[in-house]
Amino acid sequence: PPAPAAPTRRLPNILITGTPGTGKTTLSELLALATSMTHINVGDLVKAKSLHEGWDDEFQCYIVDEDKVCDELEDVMTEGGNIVDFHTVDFFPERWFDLVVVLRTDNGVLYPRLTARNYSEKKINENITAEIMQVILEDAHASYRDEIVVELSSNSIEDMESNVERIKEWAEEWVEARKK
Ligand code: DAT
Repeated sequence: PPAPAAPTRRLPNILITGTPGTGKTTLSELLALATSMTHINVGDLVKAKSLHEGWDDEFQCYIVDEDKVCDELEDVMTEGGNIVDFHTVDFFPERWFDLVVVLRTDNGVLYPRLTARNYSEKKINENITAEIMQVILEDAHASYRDEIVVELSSNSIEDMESNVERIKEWAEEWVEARKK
């Protein structure tokens, strides 16, 4: 098959994903401050623009309208320079992303982060199980080329700081490589 057309964007698009509580939003905010990139919190966008088909009482979350989310984001993604923060990865166009970061957190660390959110016991257990089963990591590998998927630990503040630095450097290298 022909190679996909090279993206025309001048800044990369980065997907930050992971089980709820692994630190996506915190990392994305810090990264946006450290770079000239824009943080897009997809969960907030779904709520603010009603890109959903209602509330799922069983799973305690919105039923995301994936087509609406993709339509909403297409123009800014073509533009580039976005840090997209979401826990589901399998419905975005593959061509949107230059780097996919999967945050990972040990159970003993993740559990208190989730209880602090007033999640139901059921929702906490589902998320802990998903983290143990590496569900999002596997989805990321199933949806994107292995070369662009990186798994980073997010247990401590030190991890958070080194993740910001690493991704920032990666983005700078991406921009330099484009100029050649
Ligand atoms: P997510 O967006 O993945 O649901 P978050 O950014 O809201 O996660 O973080 C959940 C909580 O955990 C929040 O209180 C910040 C804290 N946290 C996240 N990553 C951390 C890290 N690497 N070290 C210490 N605390 C962290």
